[in-house]
Amino acid sequence: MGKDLRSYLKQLNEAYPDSVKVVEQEVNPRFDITGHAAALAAKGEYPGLIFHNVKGASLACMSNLLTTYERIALFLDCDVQDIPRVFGEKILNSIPPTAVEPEEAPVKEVILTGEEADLNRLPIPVHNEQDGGPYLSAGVMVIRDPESEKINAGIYRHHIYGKDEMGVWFLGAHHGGLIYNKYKKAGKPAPVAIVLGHHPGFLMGAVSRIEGIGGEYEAAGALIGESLRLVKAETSDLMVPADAEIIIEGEILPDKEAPEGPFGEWPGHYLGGGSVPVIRVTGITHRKHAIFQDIVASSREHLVVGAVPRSGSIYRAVKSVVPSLKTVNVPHYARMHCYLSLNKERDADVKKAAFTALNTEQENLRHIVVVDEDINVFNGEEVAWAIGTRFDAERDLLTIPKWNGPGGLLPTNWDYHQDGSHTARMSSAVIVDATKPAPPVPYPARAVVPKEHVKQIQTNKLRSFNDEEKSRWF
Ligand SMILES: Cc1cc2nc3c(=O)[nH]c(=O)nc-3n(C[C@H](O)[C@H](O)[C@H](O)COP(=O)(O)O)c2cc1C
Ligand SMILES: [Mn+2]
Repeated sequence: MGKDLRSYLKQLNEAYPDSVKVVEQEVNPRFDITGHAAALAAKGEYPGLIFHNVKGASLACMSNLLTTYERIALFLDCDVQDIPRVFGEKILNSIPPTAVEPEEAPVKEVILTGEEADLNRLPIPVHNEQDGGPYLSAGVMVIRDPESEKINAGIYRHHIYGKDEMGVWFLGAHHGGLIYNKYKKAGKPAPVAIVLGHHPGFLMGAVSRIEGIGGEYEAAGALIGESLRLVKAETSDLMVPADAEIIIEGEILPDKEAPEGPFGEWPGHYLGGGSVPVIRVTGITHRKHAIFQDIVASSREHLVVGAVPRSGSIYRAVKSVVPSLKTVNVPHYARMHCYLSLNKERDADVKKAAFTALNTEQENLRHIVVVDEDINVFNGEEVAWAIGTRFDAERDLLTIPKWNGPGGLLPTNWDYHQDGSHTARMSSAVIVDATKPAPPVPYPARAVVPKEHVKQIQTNKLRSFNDEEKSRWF
């Protein structure tokens, strides 16, 4: 058997035993699953959550799993600060998938077709207050390009319309939508499969920015660290991951659309929607005791899963232009920001790095902050400190008018009017240079306790007040 969601949960549980919590009591898929995540987030806690008992469903639901960079660093086997480099390198060294027989495919343990292929069996959550209905938020949809015959994969949101129908929402230039349009033009249904629950490397591979159509299965193999095992789908010729928890098979109809949304998107607002193509479900296969995977939409999990692959692409692009780049963070609390740290050799490095980042991640980035290598870009407080002490707006701020848009998922790319209507607009980008001057110009040194000294302090020797101290001082 290959690496999968279960092998990752085992690895996670061994490394960080408190990182997954089990919810035994019955929960309503409408807001209770995301409600648990929100209640814990309000306390600054982000455990993965397994819900055994979701009202009306027969399978367990896993949510909130990929909420911290430490959990990504764990399977990439690196430090958090090194994630972008390791991610970028792995994607370049892809591993082709391997085909296996159905008998060797755990995802074929239960096969449901016809009337039995009923989406109501799945614990599909309604995430946010104004969402139009239940949504698959962690489904990786695979589709074959009819021209090149390559299989492409990506996460696209799926509004659930009924027991065997759902929508699919494609953003502009994403391959998934471009491929669907080819089938639509030919008047043919597009066979698809939606993969739910696999090793996080699979999810991250599917959302990686890969040049050209296809390549996601290969990227997933590289991130998981072994060839992805594939098996033929039941109701089409698509090859699907054998070690997934659940696979929904279906076809996107060439001639049917339905209204979609609202849906709370990653910028934290209800955005997107309109009329979208409809998928008709033709089969569901799953493992015994399958775990349905959800991503808490418009929250930290949605952002972490989206931000890590983008950091990887930005690292690769910027490093080729500015070799002194140390690392990159597209922060999980605002994916329109990007923090770059570098060991500046020339003052020009800053703008060269910033423009490369803006061009690599064109649709989403609006605010680039460049800092020196002594700043940990994975710590927002340090970035804020660098802006406070090394940045002067008049000298170090560059505004680029009309960089983003018009329209899209950023609320700033729209003008909202009193009558409730809105019109698309362009929004600007900024580059904040929070670096010290390039050498040989001196700058005050940062005050720190000597590192060697800090290292040898034995913090495990600390204790609480003892009784003698309490009677002396309280
Ligand atoms: C949680 C999550 C949800 C996403 N939802 C959508 C979506 O609804 N529509 C879309 O087009 N892209 C969505 N994306 C982005 C795509 O999955 C991603 O850009 C992918 O690389 C696109 O692949 P493609 O160009 O091969 O189609 C989502 C990404 C994440 C991480
Ligand atoms: Mn693609």
